[in-house]
Amino acid sequence: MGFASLTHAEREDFWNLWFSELVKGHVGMTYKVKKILYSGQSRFQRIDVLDTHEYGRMLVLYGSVMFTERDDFVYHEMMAHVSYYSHGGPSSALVIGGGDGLTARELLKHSSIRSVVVVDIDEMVVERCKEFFPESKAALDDPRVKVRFADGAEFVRKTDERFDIVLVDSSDPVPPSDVLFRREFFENCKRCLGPGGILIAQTESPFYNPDVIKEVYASLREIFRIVKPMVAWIPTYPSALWSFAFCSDERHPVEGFDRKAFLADKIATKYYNEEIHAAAFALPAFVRSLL
Ligand code: SPD
Repeated sequence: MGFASLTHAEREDFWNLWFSELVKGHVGMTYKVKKILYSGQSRFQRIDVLDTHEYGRMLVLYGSVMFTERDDFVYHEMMAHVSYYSHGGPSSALVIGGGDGLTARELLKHSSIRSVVVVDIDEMVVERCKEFFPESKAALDDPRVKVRFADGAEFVRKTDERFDIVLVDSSDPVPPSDVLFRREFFENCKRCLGPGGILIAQTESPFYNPDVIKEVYASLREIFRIVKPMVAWIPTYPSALWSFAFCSDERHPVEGFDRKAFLADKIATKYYNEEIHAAAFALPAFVRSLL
């Protein structure tokens, strides 16, 4: 029996196309790919959009998975809702990075949020996300969202705008995002916060990036009075254990959690809930000792 007589599904078994994200050059996270939807190079990085068997469509920048349709909810819900329900009534948010619009998508679930400014350096990332991910398009086209194409570090250094929430939705600490892990950047983020403001920054895998984490938290602790690491489970990020830094001068994420508001709002979430809000700040012993 020849290849020509096989059904489409049978042919797919021969279509042996796999993508591997290499972690530290020694470990790989491997996905079987149905179709390469886009591959290209922007001024800043290589961009791939892949359709995979297990995780649906995924955005890959410089060979690293940024998000997949199947598990993006964990990361983006944690950024948006932990900050929202710790603040007590935010109306404005700044997202640094996040050109995929998915952190904005979560913020827009709250009617009190009147404005979301998304600052991404790479216009091509925004264009490809709008082209291949309907939820990105819906969020980025929302009238409450303004997208600015700029270097996030420059933006927070120069802007006079103030925000209730600043979310650092960066890629990994490699160019062009390496500047988003530096002390000067976090100092400028603090300058952009209004009274009672909250910053949440993604801070990589405690398992694979302990050195980055140590350095980032040392800087943050010199800048903010309250710095609380939180963790979440993200299957497609290396080690699946991902960390975020909650920072504020006034708000404590657990003591200040507005549980009543969360229960009353009934926003649709798939990971975040009133128990996860507090549980995210419970750290495995090896993470606690890092920090
Ligand atoms: N190793 C992947 C880390 C990516 C963190 N940010 C992703 C941005 C998705 N909005």
